[in-house]
Amino acid sequence: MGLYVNNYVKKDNDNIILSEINIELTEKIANYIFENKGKYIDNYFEYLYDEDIEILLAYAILSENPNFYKLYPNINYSMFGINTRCFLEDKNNKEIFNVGIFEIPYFQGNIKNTYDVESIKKLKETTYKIPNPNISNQKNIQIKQRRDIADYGFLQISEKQIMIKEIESLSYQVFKSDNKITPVYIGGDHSISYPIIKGIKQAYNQEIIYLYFDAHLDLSENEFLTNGSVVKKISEISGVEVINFGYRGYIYNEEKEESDKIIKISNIDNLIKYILESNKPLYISIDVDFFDPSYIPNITFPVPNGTSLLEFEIILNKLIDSRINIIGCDLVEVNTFSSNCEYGLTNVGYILYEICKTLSYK
Ligand SMILES: [Mn+2]
Repeated sequence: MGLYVNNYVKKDNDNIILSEINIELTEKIANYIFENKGKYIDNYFEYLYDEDIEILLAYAILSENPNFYKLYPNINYSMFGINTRCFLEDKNNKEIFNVGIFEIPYFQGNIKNTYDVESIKKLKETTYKIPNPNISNQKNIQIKQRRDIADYGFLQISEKQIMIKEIESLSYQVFKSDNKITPVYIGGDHSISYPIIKGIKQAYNQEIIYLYFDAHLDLSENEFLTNGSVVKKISEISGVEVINFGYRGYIYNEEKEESDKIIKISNIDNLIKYILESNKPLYISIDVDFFDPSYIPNITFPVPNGTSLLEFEIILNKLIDSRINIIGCDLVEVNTFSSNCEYGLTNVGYILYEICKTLSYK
């Protein structure tokens, strides 16, 4: 079996550099790696010993899957001002047991094509009004936090297809790693869920549930991956069961047939019962249009009569009390093109706070 060399390795003398990682190798190996970046190699045994391969695999310089790993740690500018960490360093550390925030500013799946690439940055600015979740408690909950929440940085915005590959590659690395980082991906539009789920499925064979809190079903037939077709595409990945919670938008004609095929639940106790009985790991996707637009106007497709922040808190608490195995989460569709409303972003900041805190009790 061959291996893929990371697309983004750089070389400095005999050092191979990827993001914050800098590995000193022999001239022969460094040259070989650099000359083959982005390629599939299957004759590497003439160049690399098993120990070399182990190290290079550990730092995502080599990978069993196409490797587009490109995550930059946030230096001094993290969500809530929490600790910033380098994922490639934490990746092999079995002692690490974090909730990890990853910023994915991919907006190119927005079907309306009206988005603000600065949306995550603006959200981050409002999180400075909120206490650091590592050193504060949620209201009504007195349990001491057991896991650290860390900021693992951001993907740089680049070309659409490349970014999709990078997201998939990152998700694969997160789930393939030796530690137990529970990722919280911040979008971006809803289409980031698709490469994330593909990455998870590459990393392990188990069946999973994709639960999405969303005002819409996102089941449109579309040749391209968009925020309107993302769940349709996810439902086609084998071993993924799709559940919608709380849709209230009108179902588009083209979604009708697909809509009958997926499970839609609108009662939290029924949802928990269903997930517990199925006994599958749970991935949660939260489209912020699930909430009422009066709380969060900074979204692309507002629909009235949404959920309140209080109801959501209750849902989260019930999910965590039920001891369901939550393997990861995304929070998507914050779009400041639609509105720069500051309290809307602050509300999203508090939702992110609740999610990170809740996952940290695991
Ligand atoms: Mn959506």
